[in-house]
Amino acid sequence: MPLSTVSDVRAREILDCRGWPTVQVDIYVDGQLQGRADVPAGRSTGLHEACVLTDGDPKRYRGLGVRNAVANVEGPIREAIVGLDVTEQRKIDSELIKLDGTPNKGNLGANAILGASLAIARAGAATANLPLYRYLNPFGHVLPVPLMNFLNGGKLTANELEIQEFILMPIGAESYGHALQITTEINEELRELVVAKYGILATNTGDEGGFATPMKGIWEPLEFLQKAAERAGYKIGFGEDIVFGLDCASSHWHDKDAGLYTLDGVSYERDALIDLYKQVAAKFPLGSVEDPLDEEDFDGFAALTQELPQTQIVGDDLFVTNVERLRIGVEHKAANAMLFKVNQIGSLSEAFDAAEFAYRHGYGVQVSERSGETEDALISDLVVALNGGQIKTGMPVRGERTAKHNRLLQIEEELGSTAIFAGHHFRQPR
Ligand code: 2PG
Ligand code: MG
Repeated sequence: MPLSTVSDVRAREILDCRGWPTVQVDIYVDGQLQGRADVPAGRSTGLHEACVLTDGDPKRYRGLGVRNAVANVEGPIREAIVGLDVTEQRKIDSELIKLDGTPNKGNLGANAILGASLAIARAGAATANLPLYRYLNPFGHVLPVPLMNFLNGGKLTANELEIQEFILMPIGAESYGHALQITTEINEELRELVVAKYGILATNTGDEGGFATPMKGIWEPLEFLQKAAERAGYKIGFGEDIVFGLDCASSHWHDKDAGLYTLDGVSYERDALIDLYKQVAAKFPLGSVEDPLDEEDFDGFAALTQELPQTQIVGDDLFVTNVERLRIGVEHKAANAMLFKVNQIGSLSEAFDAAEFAYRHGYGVQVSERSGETEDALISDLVVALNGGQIKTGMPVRGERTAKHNRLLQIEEELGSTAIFAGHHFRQPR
């Protein structure tokens, strides 16, 4: 028996940062715990995401318990993978996909399968005695630009902003550590500006750590960010220190029947909304825009991608880290980057396949948190393994967000002089 054979699989129900149950999986090799991973969860989810199996028992966690998913890990998943070699990630992932037998992992639950898949990767790294990023790719050396969502809205915040994330990207930083320093300095300026206009309560934070202010629409948040960056002494513009970013999460404020997007009381048809984004990009250097249009509107994404050549257009709910959705996107020339969220598809191999497909077609890959995270920092290793060049993992305010930033600082230190900060090349750092 090779020294990397799975000897046992355990799982449990734990809590994410919202206090909602999620799955944690342990992989044992030769009787020793070698890999543990937590499964994240979204709130502003896309229609086409893989299935999160919840118990539906209203007497526990309002139906959100995951005891059935845990039982699936300790039952059929355990049975399928005990005796397999932890370093055979793809083989194990395909066994689990086959075992589930549905296109959206609705049988065993994507939360059950992903937990096992990620914990297997960790166990593989441990048996190879390597950090995860290096185990997954010995050539991984690019530290990502963090997309920092200073002001939160949408489904992730109790305020009236439709747009979910107002972002600054410190593309002119020299290193990941420097990028964190820049954004934290700007955040303190922003805090003062917000308090001066809206009072101290407006600096409470949303799910991903950005301030949950009573601002409205699209212009005011951007103006605040501009002012805060300038007050902190940073220059805004392509080729400078900072550019802007947005996650519009627009499917959530799009009325599919009427075909209208309503932003701050004004309704826009698709072309009018594209026009609005053009006006925004003319005033604020827009490095990246995620989900600017509805998750089914490949043509709209294509039109906007043409209209804003300087701006990266990212598909999140549009692609859901799924090769088949991405293939449609490539055919339409819709967007030019994919958001990478492992739990949207439900196994590490499939998520890597989607990233590879994206790279092959000239698309960027932005690794992303979910709004429901734990203190597990696995995505930090993933972004370096992918040489992705960009990560969205929230403001550094609470443990589930700082875990990721701090892990990237460790990786940057470990890589030493071989580390490269993606900076201005975040779209194509490789
Ligand atoms: C998003 C994410 C994370 P959620 O829309 O990009 O920022 O939110 O995890 O709720 O889907
Ligand atoms: Mg999104």
